[in-house]
Amino acid sequence: MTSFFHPDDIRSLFSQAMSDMYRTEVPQYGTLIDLVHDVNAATLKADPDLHARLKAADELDRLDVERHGAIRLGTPEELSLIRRMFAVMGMYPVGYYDLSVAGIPVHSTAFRPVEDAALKRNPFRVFTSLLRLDLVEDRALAAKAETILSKRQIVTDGALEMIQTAESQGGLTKSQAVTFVNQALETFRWHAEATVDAQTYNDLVEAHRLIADVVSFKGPHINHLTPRTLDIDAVQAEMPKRGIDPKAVIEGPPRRTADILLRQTSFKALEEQVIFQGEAGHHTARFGEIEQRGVALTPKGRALYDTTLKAARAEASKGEAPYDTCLNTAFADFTDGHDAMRREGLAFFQYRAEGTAPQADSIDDLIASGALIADPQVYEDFLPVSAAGIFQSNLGADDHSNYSANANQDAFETALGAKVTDEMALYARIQNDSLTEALTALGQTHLIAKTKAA
Ligand code: OOG
Ligand code: NI
Repeated sequence: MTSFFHPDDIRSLFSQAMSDMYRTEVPQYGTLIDLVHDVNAATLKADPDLHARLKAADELDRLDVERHGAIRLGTPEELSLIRRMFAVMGMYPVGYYDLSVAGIPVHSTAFRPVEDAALKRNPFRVFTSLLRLDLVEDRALAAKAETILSKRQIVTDGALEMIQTAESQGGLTKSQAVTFVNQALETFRWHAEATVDAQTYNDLVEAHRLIADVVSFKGPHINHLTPRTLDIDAVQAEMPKRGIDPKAVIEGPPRRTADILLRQTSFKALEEQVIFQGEAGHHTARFGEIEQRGVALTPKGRALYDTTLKAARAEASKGEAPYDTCLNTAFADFTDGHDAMRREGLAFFQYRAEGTAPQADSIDDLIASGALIADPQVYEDFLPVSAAGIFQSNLGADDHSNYSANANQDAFETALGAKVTDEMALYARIQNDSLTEALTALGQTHLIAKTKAA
């Protein structure tokens, strides 16, 4: 019997290979990785409680390797092929993001591991967008773009062969996995030779800079690779000192005692020299980004986040107070602290047992006794409003098209050839399963029924 190389190991190989490739393609990425490494080490040193908590929750190991990337695809066939490629690495489509609301003609999902053990091993994720030519007003241009896209093949023959092998065998051997990773990498590489002439490129830019980025090249070059920091404010402040110029505003929630969801900032990385069928030109495609991840919110917590953010943005748009002030003011009412958020059902936790406890009356009592520990679950996904801000900052603020909200999850899933998983269900399952296991270990099964997460 053949033994297969574990998908988690394939994913780790791949994310490392991708990081190495991006470091040579975009030198500022290397600077950023070093900066994040320094800030994370300093943060852990200055906060022994945080260090102890992350270690106990088995979260320290993943931190140094943790990255997300982003790609933009042109056709339904490309999306379904990429789904099969990521499945070999144990990454599955989670969540649906409609970016048309923000004037960006794409809809997206995140390919990521879904099992708790896989996430702890290496949570590598790729924010994957599919171009929506149906939203392009100039139908002749949309048709031309479709024709151009229909001619490209974004996955090498070697990668396709390994995907098929993995599907028919049920996995890859170690040497097949190495071949697969080397071949898969080619899909995401930058190509300076455009597939279109300068005139076509300019027409596409005219319709939307993003359309030009997707249609003019041989494949879906990885457009950023983002490390996770424990202190985004410190990184943001330090970036200019290392020659990096971040966007003005950090997307997402404000700084809090207990971080929630996701805070992100980005910077323009490169103006690329491009050859448009013999003619020299340039294009901006790749950028840098950093993020800080906090606890995942329940549907109740998320609804509160969405309305609070909306209020902050409405206030900021009046132009009377700086954005940061409006954000902090709006979020002042949002319960802070892990335990308080847990009691109010605002955030998702993962439970574990420590020691033993006499028969208890409630989960809260067990937690107070120290026998039951509630670790905050890391938010593993993305935020549509933040993603829109990231797209806009690197596409150029002048690039504004007004598409109206036009979610079409059915069309996306048809293109994908699969359903996307609901992220809330994943967090709820980890919470419920861990609680059942911990209560069973503590001999407190009478508390299980009372406490199922919604
Ligand atoms: C993706 C932008 C979204 C994030 O972290 O929210 C994103 C893109 O520009 O293709 O990466
Ligand atoms: Ni990103």
